[in-house]
Amino acid sequence: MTTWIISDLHLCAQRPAVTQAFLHWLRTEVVKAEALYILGDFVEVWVGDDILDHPQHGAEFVPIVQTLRALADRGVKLYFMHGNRDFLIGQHFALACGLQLLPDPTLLIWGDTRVLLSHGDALCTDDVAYQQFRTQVRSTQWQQAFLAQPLTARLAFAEHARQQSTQNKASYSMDIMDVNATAVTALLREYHYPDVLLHGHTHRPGSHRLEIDGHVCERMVLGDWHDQAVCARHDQHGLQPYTLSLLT
Ligand code: LP5
Ligand code: MN
Repeated sequence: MTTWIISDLHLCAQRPAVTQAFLHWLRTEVVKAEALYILGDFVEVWVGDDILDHPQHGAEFVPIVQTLRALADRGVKLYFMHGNRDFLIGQHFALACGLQLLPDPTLLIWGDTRVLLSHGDALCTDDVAYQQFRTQVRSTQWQQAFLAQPLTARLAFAEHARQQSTQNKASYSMDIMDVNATAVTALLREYHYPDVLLHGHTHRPGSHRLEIDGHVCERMVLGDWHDQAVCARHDQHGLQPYTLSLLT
């Protein structure tokens, strides 16, 4: 049986072709699979699950929720881990889609292969401003105060944060926005040297061979979804990167 792992779709109404390609892939491929893991930044921004109940703002998510739910009802196991764009996805959305929420990181054991899943943003420790922002917005207190505001105010905050983030990134080096080698080593040590660390976030798909304390580990990085998407596929042949073409 096949398991798919994807990340960084950044689904939004402004890029309907990506949503259409994703839905088509769910209906034609994932329907035959055992499980699908979504490692965050599934949507461009998420300001609270109540958006689903809003007739205008929630409309773009209706086909996504319905298609995921149909797969879950057919027995495909669906898992979701938060990214930095959708850390506010909660139980209401998860239940509507039939998704099980996973903590970051999560260790999977497939036979004799151990795979550690993460979104990847927590490993970008050189990006000090982002880590401060992350600590703030992941606190229960901040989230309760944010979610207590009206939906339109939250959408405006998110828009402002997106502008600020785009502006910040223009002045950061590529190194600052990549994972920090020491943070990766510490995580792999903490999880007793899994065979693979699988993450997204950096949008720099690739495979990196690491040797830590005499153990060989692979850092497999997934890509974002534009004309193509680099995801991962696990089946009887093992875990491999897999490129989906999203062009129709
Ligand atoms: O996302 P991306 O790729 O642009 O960059 C990320 C880091 N930025 C972020 C911020 C998100 O993009 C913002 C959208 C999240 C919406 C969530 C719900 C609503 C929350 C509302 C918050 C007020 O994750 C960026 C990294 C980059 O990855 C590379 O790793 O560098 O981090 C930053 O830019 C750090 C900044 O400090 C982010 C600060 C935004 C704060 C804006 C406050 C807005 C307050 C509005 C007041 C009127
Ligand atoms: Mn991300």
